[in-house]
Amino acid sequence: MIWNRGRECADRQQMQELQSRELTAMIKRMQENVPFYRDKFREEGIEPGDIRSVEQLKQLPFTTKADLRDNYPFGLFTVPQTDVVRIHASSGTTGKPTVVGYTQADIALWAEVVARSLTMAGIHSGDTIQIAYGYGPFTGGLGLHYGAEKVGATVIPISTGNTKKQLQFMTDFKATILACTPSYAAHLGESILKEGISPADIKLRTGVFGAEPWTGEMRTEIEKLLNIKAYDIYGLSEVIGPGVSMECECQCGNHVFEDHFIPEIIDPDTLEVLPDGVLGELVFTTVTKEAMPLLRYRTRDLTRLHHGKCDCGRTLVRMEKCLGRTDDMLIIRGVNVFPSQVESVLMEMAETTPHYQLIIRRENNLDTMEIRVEINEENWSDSIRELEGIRRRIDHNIKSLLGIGAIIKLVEPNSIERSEGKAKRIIDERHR
Ligand code: DLL
Repeated sequence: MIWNRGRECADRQQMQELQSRELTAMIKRMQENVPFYRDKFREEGIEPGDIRSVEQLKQLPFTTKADLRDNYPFGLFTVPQTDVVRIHASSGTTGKPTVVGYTQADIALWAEVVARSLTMAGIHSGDTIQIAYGYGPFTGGLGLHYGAEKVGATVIPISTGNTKKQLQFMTDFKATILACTPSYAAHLGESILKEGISPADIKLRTGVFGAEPWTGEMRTEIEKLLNIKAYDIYGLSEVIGPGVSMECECQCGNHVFEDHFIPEIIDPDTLEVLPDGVLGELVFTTVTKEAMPLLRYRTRDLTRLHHGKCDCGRTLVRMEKCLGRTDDMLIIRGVNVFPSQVESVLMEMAETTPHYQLIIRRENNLDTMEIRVEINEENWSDSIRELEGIRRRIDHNIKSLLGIGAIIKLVEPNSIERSEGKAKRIIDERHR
């Protein structure tokens, strides 16, 4: 069990003192070692020595993904290459990958926060954890791996894909924990049914799912399919990887490990810091990372923060499940739409599978959205009247939630491609 009570249950003043100390030291490291930050501080008229308190964070400049690209690959590293022991990279949709480096101490910190995350979900040394996140430059596989070993669990480092082998290992090695994306978890759940594996042969108890947005309704669906309790783990490679925040057993938001990663919520347009409970863009300052600390990094993820003690005893600030990314927000006839809103409507219906796609097109200068909804085996029918009834109900529910209509297209079971990693839910045909 890796529960740092001193840190995770600290009162606000203790936490702020700690954050202030770490922030001051980080600014100094940046100033001394990275021309990018040195120039930025100079441009903004900031004397690094003046920053002594976390309350001053809001005076400091932001860092964006564009800054990472401009300094590709190693321009934001604060340590010499001899101190870097690992590099990860996430492939963006366009251009160069985003590169992150780790020192020995960063790897240890990462293992610590993932181990704390797993402990939050009640995972311990008696567990066997099947890690079906990708191993490689993506941070999911190796990130979970080191943390799972730190709690002393038995690790099955199977990586992603090869669903048959996943099921064989799961049953033969009696995995109690499954770690993968929620969309792949849903696929594994369906495959268990399809292969006719007896529920008695599946020993899973807990899922550690993240790396993509997923709704509470999707959680219920996956929990039913796999007969487990599913927990949300959040993270991004720029900050460290998985283990930036995690749900505890109360499941009332993800606790952020704010002794290492200080979160803020900003208005993405005005860049003003927003108070607790207000939806905005999540920003992180990684005060303890050595190789590539980040100052006020704009994640583009949209969520809300909540301070205050949780029933689990932790005082670490909580972030709500991410609504989505600012880049994934669609504007359909003037209305903002997030894929997660569509997902919550679809997953509440008994006839649908957890697989769907949104196709965005531009017709007569207006964006249109087609929702491809996969119907499950029990409800797929030869009767046009029955299918039309389902289609109408989806149409009605989407309209009541979003206030706009969409083109609802029902597709047959197993026709939407299954993802083994992050699901591709949006197909944008506007720029073809
Ligand atoms: O996805 C790290 C990770 C691996 C997290 C395994 C959890 C589990 P990236 O590939 O850099 O890193 O993608 C980061 O994925 O900014 C979010 O938009 C999204 N994301 C990650 N976790 C969640 C989550 C990994 N629990 C980007 N809920 C982030 C919603 C998530 N979105």
